[in-house]
Amino acid sequence: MKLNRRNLNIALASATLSSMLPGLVLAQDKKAPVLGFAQVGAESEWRTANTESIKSAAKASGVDLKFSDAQQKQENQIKAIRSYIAQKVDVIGFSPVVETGWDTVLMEAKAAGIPVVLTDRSVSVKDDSLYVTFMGSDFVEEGRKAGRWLVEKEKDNKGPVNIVELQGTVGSAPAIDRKKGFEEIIKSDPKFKIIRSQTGDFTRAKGKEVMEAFLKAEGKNINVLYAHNDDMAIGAIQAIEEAGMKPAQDIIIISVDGVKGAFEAMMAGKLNVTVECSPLLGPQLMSAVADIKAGKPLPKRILTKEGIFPMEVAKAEFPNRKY
Ligand code: GZL
Repeated sequence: MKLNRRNLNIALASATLSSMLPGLVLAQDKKAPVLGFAQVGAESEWRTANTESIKSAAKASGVDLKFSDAQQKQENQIKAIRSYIAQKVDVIGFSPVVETGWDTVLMEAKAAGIPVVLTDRSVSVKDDSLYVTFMGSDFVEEGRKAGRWLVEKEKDNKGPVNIVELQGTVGSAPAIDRKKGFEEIIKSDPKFKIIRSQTGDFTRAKGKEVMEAFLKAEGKNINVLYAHNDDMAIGAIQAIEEAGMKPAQDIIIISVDGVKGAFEAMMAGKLNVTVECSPLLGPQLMSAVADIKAGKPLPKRILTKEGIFPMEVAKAEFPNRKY
């Protein structure tokens, strides 16, 4: 730069400013990390709590959050990821609505040099370098916990124990894995039989609708309902009551998530047990963003620890619940 009186004055002024206010200059250099997050939708109490956790953690940690809701449609999530690539965000985060169909858009993110963090659900891709880390629950273990609870509950029952199953969103990691884990445990005894299994897409409305169809087809032949999430179980409870049967008595009900609605149903004696699946991933996600910005390596898998809550402990546990 040619030094003349004007340039010299500008150089001197900025030197003075930076010597007087180093913090300000540093702050300007330390731009808030920008996270583009493509959420599945707003299909359940769990998802609402998950969104709240992400938004409040971003605010608390000074992360500049761009957020989108895909209404449970993969094409909308892909569109949102592409818009984050175009905006050159620092990190992309998302909870993949289904396991497959992500290779192309994740290769685009990699080509743009934007790291991707998976939260809640994972993807099935040929090259796992397409994402930095996957943080979330072990859904197979959640299914096993549900199965083990039922085996213990029915240990003195010679059978048959006829089970109807409300599956989560077709093709989603939680639906595939919760089914897998549950079946792994109940196959130990032939008295357990899954007589009907259909998706309720993780929503109350669909859970009720499908349970009505199960009741019409099988009626009193149903001994157990295994629902892949509490929202579908709560919808099914309405259907069971409308059919003149007693939920959690005439039909044992097992579900997953551990949301407030499940605790309220257990305290009302209408749900037997819920397997915890924590949606509170916001703080972990923001610390991953900070680590990525700082160039720190992350483990490929960050596992959330979870419990199981039968109705007998619901009242005592309820005040401790955070979602
Ligand atoms: C599980 C999450 C599932 C919840 C449902 O981590 O992906 O999606 O179990 C939610 O309630 O809709």
